Amino acid sequence: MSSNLAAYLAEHRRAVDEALERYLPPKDAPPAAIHEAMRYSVFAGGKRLRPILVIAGAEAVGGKMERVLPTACALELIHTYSLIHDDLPAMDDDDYRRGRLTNHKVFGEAIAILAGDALLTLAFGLLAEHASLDVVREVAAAAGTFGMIGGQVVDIQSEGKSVDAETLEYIHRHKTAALLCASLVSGAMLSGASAPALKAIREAGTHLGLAFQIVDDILDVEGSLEELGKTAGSDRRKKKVTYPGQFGLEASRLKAKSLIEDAKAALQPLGPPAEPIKALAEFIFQRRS
Ligand code: GRG
Repeated sequence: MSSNLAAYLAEHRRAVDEALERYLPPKDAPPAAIHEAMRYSVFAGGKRLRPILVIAGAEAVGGKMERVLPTACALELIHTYSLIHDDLPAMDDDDYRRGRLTNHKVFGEAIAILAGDALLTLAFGLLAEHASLDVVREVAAAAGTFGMIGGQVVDIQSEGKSVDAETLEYIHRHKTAALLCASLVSGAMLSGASAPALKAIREAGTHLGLAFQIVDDILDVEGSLEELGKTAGSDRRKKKVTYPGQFGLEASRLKAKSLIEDAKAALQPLGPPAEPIKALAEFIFQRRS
């Protein structure tokens, strides 16, 4: 990672973490159990990729971080809710996430379900207060049954089956790419992006989101618990349909790289302000966690 990108990530992560600290109810506010559980998973680490994409989407069209910070936090809260629920025994039944025991392992299943629900609710409260109607609509679509939840449903239904390439792309596009793309698009929308700029950003966001999931699947094969903060090899154990499972590791790397190049090409018309998104695209390809 270049030192420029490392500094960019560190600076933006700090701003996002400070804002999240303000927006989450204090740990001891009654009923304390739920607020502690929400904070446990939000502040467990995590790359803060979605909120940073919101900010990068804004900056790519001349917007300012301060204006989009609540929306950036909302995207991170929705992402964290999805991780908590995905780890539950009824779904992936995972013990580790972000380098810690999963939420239900610490707080029990009932509180973990409610913590996820509460993070989602808090996110839409933040959007209602600080974003615009078109952003609320964008994020709701990306998180809902025609987005992330839809992708999760087909992912679960496909476990142990052999699916065609179209179904695999459906899962990736909806389960993962939709929220990553909505992050970039929301930042740009809130910053008054023109229709052509928004179209370019949406295209880049989809490519980048698809690449992210392929890399995630590669890391599940190649990574370790220490690197990933979660148990590696879980896709294979759970008979998940994955790009490496279907096409092999080398083809997966090539596909991810070509999606990253497509994302960068889509951003060309936006010029230098879109450079941070291109650097983030490279980061998505090269990441080890
Ligand atoms: C439960 C509604 C519902 C949806 C679950 C997002 C998701 C759908 C499941 C999470 C499991 C998973 C491995 C999804 C694929 C990619 C993904 C979202 C990985 C985790 O994102 P990172 O790497 O995580 O950005 P950090 O911890 O860095 O924020």
